[in-house]
Order: sequence, then structure tokens, then C-alpha cells
Amino acid sequence: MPLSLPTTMTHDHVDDTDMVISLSLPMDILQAMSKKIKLQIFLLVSTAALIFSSCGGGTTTQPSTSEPTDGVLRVVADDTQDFDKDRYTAAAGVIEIEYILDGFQFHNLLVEGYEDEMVLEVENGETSTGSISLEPGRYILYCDVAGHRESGMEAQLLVE
Ligand SMILES: [Cu+2]
Repeated sequence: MPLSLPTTMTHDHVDDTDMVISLSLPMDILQAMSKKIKLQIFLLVSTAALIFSSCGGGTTTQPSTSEPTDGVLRVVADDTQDFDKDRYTAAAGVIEIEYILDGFQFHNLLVEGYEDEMVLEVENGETSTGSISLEPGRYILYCDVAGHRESGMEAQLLVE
């Protein structure tokens, strides 16, 4: 205990060991208490941070499955003959669609029953854009290249 040393040296008539014990004991308790409090505060803060980060993570990752903020419906196709999602959503009216190819194979994108309205085609990492006017309802997006729809290039489109 470095703090108790000067007091024990100046008061030589007082028993050294008593002074050391009486001075150092409350110090130890205080230090132990403050350490405990600090630990509790640290745990509290880290727990709060964990809750906040998990909440924030949940809200930031969630919107990707729903309607994009800029109103553009993005569909990503890849060479495994699949779309990035099984279900897309869009707002009713004129829907802007961005068909992004994450690969090289030729793919197209059609809305079942509306094949005459829009056909988007991509190849070699291209992005094709188009628009289609749809009423609220459930639609099917697909690629009509032979065998692709069956392989997984089919997705739901919910128009709200
Ligand atoms: Cu395809």
C-alpha cells in the first residue's frame, strides 16, 4: 500500500501494523467496490450495446427482402440458373425493373401472362432495365430459356 507508508513513518508512536491495517483496509474495500461497480457498468454498457447492435442489424438487413427504397425492382440472375430471391415485392403502377446478371450465360426475364409487355435480356454480366405496369396482385417472374425456369429461375412477385 504506497498511500499508507508516509503516515506510518511520521507517527512513530502509533503501532505501525495497526495504522497499515486501518488505512489499507478501507482502501482495499473501496478499490474492490469500485472495480466491482466498474465491471457492472461495463457489463451493462456492453449488454446495451449488444441489444442495440442486434436491433440495428435486424432492421438494416430486413428491408433487402422487401421493396427497395428507390422503387426499382432489382432481380439478380446467376449462372447456377437461379434468381437472388424467391420472392420480390413492388409497388403497384409502373414498376421499374433492373435485371442484373451476375455471370455470363444468356438469361431473360418475363412476367407470366405479360410476356408481350416486357422481356429483359442479359448476357456477359450485363444489366438490362425496363418497366411494366402492374395492378396489385401476385405474379410470377421467370426466365424462358429452355430448362432455366425448371432449374430455379422462377420467383414470386407481390405487387401491393
Ligand atoms: Cu435463364
